Amino acid sequence: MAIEDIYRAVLEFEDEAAARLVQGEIDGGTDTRCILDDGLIAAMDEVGALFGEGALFVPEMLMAAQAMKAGLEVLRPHLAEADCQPAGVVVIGTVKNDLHDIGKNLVAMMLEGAAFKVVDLGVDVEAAAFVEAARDNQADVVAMSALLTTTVEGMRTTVAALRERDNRIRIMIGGAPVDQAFADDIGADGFAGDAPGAVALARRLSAG
Ligand code: B1M
Repeated sequence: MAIEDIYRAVLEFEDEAAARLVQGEIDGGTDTRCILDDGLIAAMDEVGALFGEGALFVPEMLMAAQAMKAGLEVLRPHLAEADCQPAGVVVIGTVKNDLHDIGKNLVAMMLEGAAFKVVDLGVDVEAAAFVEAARDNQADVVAMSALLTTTVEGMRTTVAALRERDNRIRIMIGGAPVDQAFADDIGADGFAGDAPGAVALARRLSAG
């Protein structure tokens, strides 16, 4: 049994195997950071790369993210014990009046797979709720999703509310009706077109 098997289980969408193999490595005394970095994160990075090449599609990316999550659930308490610091804290949600969450959930799972602590506020999230959660969780990044042309203005309101409280908070947006020009227009720090892009952007933004 090796960390490579965990990597393979995620890429083969094997939830139960991922969880079992992670437990096996923990029981065998493998460093938890190794399991995370070389098993789960490496696999999700590969998923992102395959998606970018068009070798993998959204349903497969979702299945891989589920398998990664199954492994992460087993690993999480041990990460806390080992005092492993997350890559950063991301507060994520779908903006007010918008109930679409499939893309947002995928982004959240990919971020977790990249070792971010993710605080998921769900859907139909008011600007004030983003502000409160960012403050309470000392977020590095606030990430907003929207799928309706009628709800994207909620992002502008939220950016303004967040900036009013803390001008240094990093804000990213995504979802089919938005793009980099809209991000620039509302004063967000960046836009990502897909879940792997969201991970890359969150890494960049939380690095400073
Ligand atoms: Co709705 N819907 N829907 N819908 N729906 C769309 C978005 C629509 C394009 C369909 C259409 O008309 N062709 C249209 C929007 C038109 C527009 O505004 N221009 C639409 C509409 C009109 C509506 C209703 C108004 C319909 C009605 O009731 N009359 C209604 C609104 C409800 C509301 O929100 N208040 C509605 C309802 C629904 C359902 C509830 C039935 C369901 C949502 C279920 C759910 O999410 N739990 C639904 C669905 C499923 C869709 C479609 C079919 C699929 C959306 C989806 O999940 N895609 C959609 C049409 C379509 O896209 N083909 C449609 C898969 C997902 C993985 O992609 O979310 O784009 P996506 O996420 C991508 C990227 O955008 C990016 O990464 C993801 C993957 O890599 N991304 C981010 C997303 N968020 C990100 C955040 C980031 C970074 C990247 O950083 C923060």
